[in-house]
Amino acid sequence: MSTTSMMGGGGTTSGGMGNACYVYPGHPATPGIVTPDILFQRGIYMNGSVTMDDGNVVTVWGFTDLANGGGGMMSGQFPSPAIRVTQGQIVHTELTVGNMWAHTIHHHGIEPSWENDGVGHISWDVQGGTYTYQWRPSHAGTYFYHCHVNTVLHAEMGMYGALIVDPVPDPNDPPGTQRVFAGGPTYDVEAIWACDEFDSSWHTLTWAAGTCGGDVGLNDLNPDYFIITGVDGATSALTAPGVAVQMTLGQTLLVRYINAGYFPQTVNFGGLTATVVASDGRPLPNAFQATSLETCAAERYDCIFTPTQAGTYTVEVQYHHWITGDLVGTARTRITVA
Ligand SMILES: [Cu+2]
Repeated sequence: MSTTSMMGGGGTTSGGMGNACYVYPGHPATPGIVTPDILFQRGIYMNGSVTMDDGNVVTVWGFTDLANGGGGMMSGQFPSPAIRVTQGQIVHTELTVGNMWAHTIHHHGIEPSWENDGVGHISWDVQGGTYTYQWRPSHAGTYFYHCHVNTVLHAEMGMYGALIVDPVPDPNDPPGTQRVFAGGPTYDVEAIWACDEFDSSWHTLTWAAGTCGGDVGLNDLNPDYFIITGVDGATSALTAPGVAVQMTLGQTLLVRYINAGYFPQTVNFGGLTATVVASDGRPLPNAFQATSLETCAAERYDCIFTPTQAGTYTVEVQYHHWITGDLVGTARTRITVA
């Protein structure tokens, strides 16, 4: 992708560099801003890439961690670096965006004031400056954050990351004890599976594509890659560190599953049985056991595994077309119990 094409808006009546038909580029001071308990500083990158198992290189966009050297436009982590906080903390997420594009951060499932929700057309886009999102999570659980500008495209391009809210540590627990939520199950090993599908033909579009009345085909997703937490699920995700799980018999595994795509997914746990304890950042009133899960876009499930036999369990995520229900692809990873 040339620099020139990245600078142009999409659609047939593009305003060109720095402009799109829908942008509200004000980013005023955060109303009622107070000193936070924890601060995250995010920039953006617009020319990252993922090399797929077939050798194809697909462009991705995302958020960088400005506090840890992530200032570049050319590359960054995919998915974006996780935001991890403790229930009840006052959190600031500072988003800094240059003049040429507009982005937001929507902390999906958190319930901030409207000014801090990062939803395009309802609050402002961040362009040519910094906005500080101020929020306070009330419920421990698994969430994610994503850009909400030209959302269908920007989320597809990879502008998301995990958002984990831990419960306040229980003073009666031994130090280091990890719980899914207050009074909830403990776990020893944690995995985050953000399952997504890519239509690589979308990944050549410009940031404002389709926002100026042009039809760039964002109603027609034909995915050709199936991904688990940023890794091609064809073969790489079977062994990728941070995706594939290594644990020992007797340990308890928490899988924080996120449907980060658009299509319904079926997750088959490869012979293991999950105890599903929470969904969408809330404890389930009745935890249930499942050997597979069926999910829709943006759903999260917290799944506890306590394997009773050593072995290698191959987890398969099936992606189904949202209208026809046809199986369009699969991604695989493994849980290895030693
Ligand atoms: Cu964006």
